[in-house]
Amino acid sequence: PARPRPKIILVIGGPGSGKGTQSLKIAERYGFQYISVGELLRKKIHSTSSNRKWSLIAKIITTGELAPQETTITEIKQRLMQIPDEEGIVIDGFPRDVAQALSFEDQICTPDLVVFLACTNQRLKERLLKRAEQQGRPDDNLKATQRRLMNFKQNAAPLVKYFQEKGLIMTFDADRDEDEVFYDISVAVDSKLF
Ligand code: UP5
Ligand code: MG
Repeated sequence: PARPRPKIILVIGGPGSGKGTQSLKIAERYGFQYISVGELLRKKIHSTSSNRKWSLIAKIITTGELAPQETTITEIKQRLMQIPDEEGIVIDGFPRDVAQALSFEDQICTPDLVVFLACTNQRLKERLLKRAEQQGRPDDNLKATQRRLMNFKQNAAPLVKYFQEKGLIMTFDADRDEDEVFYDISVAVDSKLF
């Protein structure tokens, strides 16, 4: 581990499961720093226009596939360096698979808690569709959405199992209203981290 971290929460779940929504609530309630890994990558793409590596990554993300692991971890590390040691952190949308989980632990640290937002496929689709109408992220088109859902389906079970074996994960029924979901998360965070 690069440096000691008092509290770090990872929030995982399918596309549209509410990772961004719930992570922001956690950050607000506990005064944690919020890092959205998807946002980190999207911002980097916007700020580095004519760069071969990042235009390739832009293409990857637009089709709904995962960015290269080492690039992603490098971006996370750089962001973490800007945060004072004593501050808690909530990371939205990472890791996406077991390999990423392993290299996060290896290169950064072991998280204190992994929040898994479990949602039915039907709900995920509904929410993404609705958001696509309102905002229109480049990867909110039908094809990319299907890809994102498929990748999630493929990677989720082993990833959840990995964190389960380490006793780090808690699963929440994220089909419910966002305040109901957050209530349960806050009870879990209160008892696990404080
Ligand atoms: N909403 C939220 N909660 C609700 C609730 N309980 N009831 C009703 N509505 C609810 O929520 C989605 C929508 O649903 C919103 O409109 C919200 O208001 C509503 P949101 O909180 O945005 O869900 P979230 O899980 O954050 O969905 P998002 O689409 O952001 O998930 P993705 O996993 O697809 O997106 P992310 O930004 O994490 O990643 C995007 C891409 O980046 C990936 O596909 C990948 O290409 C790349 N990436 C990597 O390669 N590596 C990484 O480590 C991370 C990202
Ligand atoms: Mg999000």
